[in-house]
Amino acid sequence: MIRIRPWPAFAAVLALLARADVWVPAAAAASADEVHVRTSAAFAPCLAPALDAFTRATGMRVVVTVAEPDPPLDADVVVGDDSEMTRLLEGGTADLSSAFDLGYVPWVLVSPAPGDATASEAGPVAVLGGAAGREAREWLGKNGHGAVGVMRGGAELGRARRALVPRSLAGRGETRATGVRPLVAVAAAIAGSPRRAAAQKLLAFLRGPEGRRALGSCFDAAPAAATAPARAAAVYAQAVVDWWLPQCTLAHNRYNDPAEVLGPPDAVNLGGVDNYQGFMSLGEGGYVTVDMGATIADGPGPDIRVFQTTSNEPVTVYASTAPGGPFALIGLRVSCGVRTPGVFSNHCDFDLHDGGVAAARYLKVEDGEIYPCLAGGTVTEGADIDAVQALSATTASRPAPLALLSRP
Ligand SMILES: [Ca+2]
Ligand SMILES: [Ca+2]
Repeated sequence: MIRIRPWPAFAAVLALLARADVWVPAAAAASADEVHVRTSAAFAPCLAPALDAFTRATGMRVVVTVAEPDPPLDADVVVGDDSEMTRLLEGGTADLSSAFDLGYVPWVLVSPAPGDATASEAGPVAVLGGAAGREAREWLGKNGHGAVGVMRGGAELGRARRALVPRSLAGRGETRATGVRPLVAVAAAIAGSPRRAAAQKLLAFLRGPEGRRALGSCFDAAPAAATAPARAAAVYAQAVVDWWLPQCTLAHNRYNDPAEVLGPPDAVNLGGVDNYQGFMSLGEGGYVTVDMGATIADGPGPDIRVFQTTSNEPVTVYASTAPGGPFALIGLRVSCGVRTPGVFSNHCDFDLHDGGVAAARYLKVEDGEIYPCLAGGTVTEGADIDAVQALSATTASRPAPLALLSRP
């Protein structure tokens, strides 16, 4: 953990970030004229010039801790990837109404430049640890990159000769693009923060033109909106044929009604902590099986869209032509956090082709977060399912006999 107090000039910040973990003791007692920011390593280099600009514009000091945002400890503002923010936002520690996206940081693969005589000594592929690096580590495993070294510090990753890193942490060498989901930098105020006004001032600055200018090109804009194909009438889940939630989830979660996953996405936050409407929280490994009311054919690209409300909580989908199965696995623990402007819920897409399925009418949507219920402490445990949409062409079909629903 690097702690910088107060926030020095940008060049000095970069010098600190480039060193191994450093503790810089407090130079002054906490004051109303300062704001504490806790940011993931991947976003620290991007934030540095903007926080410096904030200090110059307002005279307020910014105390920065570079570490995973959860737990926030003494932070007033946290900045983390979707996957690191889930529990802070679900549990109300961070104020959902203050949260916004700063931008996206793609992952790049760094390797020694061609002709580098020392390339053979480059060592294993360094990769980010923690929740933000989970998908990157899985990608390395699937793509046969051999030995991997997991690191948490931005400086260590920047020094690695071979690395899979957020672009903001790439060191020297050749970089190339990867298929890993870009990190989404989400900023939010901590709900019980003693310096609430300062936190709001900083967030307003980062959202405004001066802040955006200072953030520069470190963050990419949102990818072109992934809109659903234009269809005469969008097809959404029409009926629930089965569902299951563990007893612990039934006892602790507030959003247990499977009917909330039917119809178009309609989830909203009604203000305040844990005050939602319009989704079903699946808890620890729970599921809901829906009848789409028509048969979805495997078309080119994705065929199914699941709307999931909080952050990028992972979702698993199985498909069948009959309500009682057999179900084929279509996608396992898929990160479900793609934004759509104007829609409160995020989404993720699934391709029937990935499960070797030509057509399906019944979809089993299962929690992929699998967070231990007893340790959860929120009332929205698990993936929060708002709606299920058919993206590919559908054909009317008679429902399969309900008798198939009976279980052994
Ligand atoms: Ca398809
Ligand atoms: Ca809904």
